[in-house]
Amino acid sequence: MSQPSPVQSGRFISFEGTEGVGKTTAIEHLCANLSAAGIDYIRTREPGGSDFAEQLRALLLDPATVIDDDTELLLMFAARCDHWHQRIRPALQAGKWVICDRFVDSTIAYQGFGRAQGDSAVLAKIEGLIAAFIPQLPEQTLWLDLPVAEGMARAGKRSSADRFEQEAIDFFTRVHEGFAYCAAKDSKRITRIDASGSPEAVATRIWQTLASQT
Ligand code: T5A
Repeated sequence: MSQPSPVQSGRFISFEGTEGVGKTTAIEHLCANLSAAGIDYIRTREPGGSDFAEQLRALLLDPATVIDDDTELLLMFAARCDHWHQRIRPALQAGKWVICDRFVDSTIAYQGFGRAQGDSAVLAKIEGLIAAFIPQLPEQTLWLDLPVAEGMARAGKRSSADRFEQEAIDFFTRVHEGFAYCAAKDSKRITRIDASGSPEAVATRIWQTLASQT
């Protein structure tokens, strides 16, 4: 089997959270800090991050796409698998930091809790896919936590909604529950970051968290 083994050199950091919590904004601040500190990094995202995965992202986020839940789950993993091989692994091997907007916890939260309402059989399927196809979890995952309605209000200022953003608030309440489930299950890897307050205040909390772990 050609599954690659874990890579140890660069730092692999993912950001997670419900819609509009401020991941993109926080990542911009972190990347500015990394550049100022002379740290070599790549910034990437899921679904997407590689050429093929970005094509899948366009399909997955298109409001016109109609697919069943299993197909959605498998496409998320197909995108992730390509992303791992094409971008994440080579960057880590080159000693770079990988700053990734969403990773496996989003699948547990969105497909496992948002879609499947925490169904243990679906969660087991997702765990199986992670074990089979993802050789390395992030060293550190920052869960930006904000009340669901506040995140949606932040995101709602945009003009158009993607296929996920069109879901009702109950869906995102379950997604939030999913992130809490992940954080409780893997408290060593996942740190909850209070995402309230100004972008600068959130950025400072994140920088201090990462600095305390080096
Ligand atoms: N998905 C993804 C799955 O279902 N399964 C999976 O396995 C994966 C990987 C991806 C979608 O795919 C789903 C989840 C998603 O629905 P995305 O682009 O990553 O889409 O997801 P979003 O969460 O929708 O990204 P957003 O851009 O909406 O949210 P962000 O990045 O968290 O928020 P950001 O930084 O763009 O900020 C939103 C707004 O708030 C303002 C910003 O200026 C912006 O206007 N803001 C603040 N305002 C006040 N105070 C702060 N501290 C602020 N920080 C940002």
